[in-house]
Amino acid sequence: MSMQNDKQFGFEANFDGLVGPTHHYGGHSFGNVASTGNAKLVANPREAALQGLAKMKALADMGYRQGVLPPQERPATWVMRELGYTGSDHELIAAVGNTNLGYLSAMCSASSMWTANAATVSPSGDTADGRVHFSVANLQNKFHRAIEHRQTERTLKAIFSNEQYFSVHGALPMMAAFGDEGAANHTRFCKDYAGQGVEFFVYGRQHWGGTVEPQRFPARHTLEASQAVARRHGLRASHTVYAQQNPAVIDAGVFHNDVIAVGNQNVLFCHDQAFLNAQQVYAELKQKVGANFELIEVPSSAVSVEDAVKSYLFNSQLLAKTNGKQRLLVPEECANTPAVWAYLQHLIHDNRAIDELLVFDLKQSMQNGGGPACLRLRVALSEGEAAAVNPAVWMNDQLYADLTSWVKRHYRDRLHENDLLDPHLLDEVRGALDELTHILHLGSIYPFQRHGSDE
Ligand code: SUG
Repeated sequence: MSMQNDKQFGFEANFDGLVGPTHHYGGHSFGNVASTGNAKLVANPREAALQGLAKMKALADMGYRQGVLPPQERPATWVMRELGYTGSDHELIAAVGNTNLGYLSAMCSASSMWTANAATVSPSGDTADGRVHFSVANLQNKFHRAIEHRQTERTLKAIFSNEQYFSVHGALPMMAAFGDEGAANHTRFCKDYAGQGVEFFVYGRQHWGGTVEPQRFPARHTLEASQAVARRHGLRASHTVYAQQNPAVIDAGVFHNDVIAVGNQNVLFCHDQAFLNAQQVYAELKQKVGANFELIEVPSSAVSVEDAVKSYLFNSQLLAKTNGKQRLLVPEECANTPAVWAYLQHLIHDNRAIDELLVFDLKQSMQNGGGPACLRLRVALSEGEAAAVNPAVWMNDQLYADLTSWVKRHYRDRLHENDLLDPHLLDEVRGALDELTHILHLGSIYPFQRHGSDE
């Protein structure tokens, strides 16, 4: 089949992050109210991983292409060494923990589970060279996340290794001017997933430009980062839209745009407070996406920004259906927030683009500010491209059984910050990840399999 013919059969695959064995509540993300509000709760890593796997399996069972991205190695002993600690790996953990438990916790964070922040992905229909491009996000705003990108790059290269179809770019410079949070601030509109789409980049601030900025919480992502990603990927200006997030919602806890907006195919589902100069943004989207662009804007009078942040209504997944409509996959917190639930009942009976709800329990991740959409990286592919993906990462009955059994054998069912001092945790994690690289056919991607190197 020629590349040209392949392009007629596009679909969207979701690559969810498998929650790692050190999942805990560290309180590391200033500006993410769930993260800071739930700091030091006791976590259940086993339940967290099983909740994520249940979502992946349910989507695969509905016929959606579903992939798995593996967790990262934590504790990050190589970072401890970079910071001047010495000794055996067990000695490093004790030394860092005795300096400050929060410091150790940051180097143990399982935050790579939120793969919407792994990279920005431009499908082949949008790029100048006709390949699928990935730009790994630098996540420079938070220390515990800034240590993810080298592993993310290795992992993506182990899964999307075929350079005929895929191009994986490393992270942008690690500085505020190029703050990049990946696909959490990126949406794509299209008719056919493998055809030309319109890419929508949302930033929190412009570094060189003096835009209005939030006062309370940080704007993690810059316009300059989005523009650099668009240049690297070879996107067409005629099919690219940039918008600034409303600084007031960042100050209300909307630390990524995917906490207040989600789009798919011809639909943008968002809150009326999501964007600065919203009418201008909608007009440009309509002009570039085309006449069938459908805006479902939720008014503040129906759902407050506070309820949107509490429920994660917009951190939902919009999933294409065969009847031309879309499903909205929301976290259970939506059902527990009366105004949001009432709005959703009205929405699905209103003859708009969304006609079905799916509700999932993702509480373990939610308590750290990670909803359904945070847990997945969207990769639109043609059949030919999908065939070039490492086949061992596609979710199916067998992989679900293997990963469920793997989690049950290796994960603890309670983990508190204090438990991170336990030297056995490191050995447990490495044993688990070693087995995982075999299950997912990844090769030696982890530092402990590479003589401690993260290069
Ligand atoms: O970067 N939370 C993540 C949540 C990421 C959500 N992703 C998207 N919106 N796409 C963050 O703030 C909390 C970790 C802790 O506090 O233990 C954390 O990193």
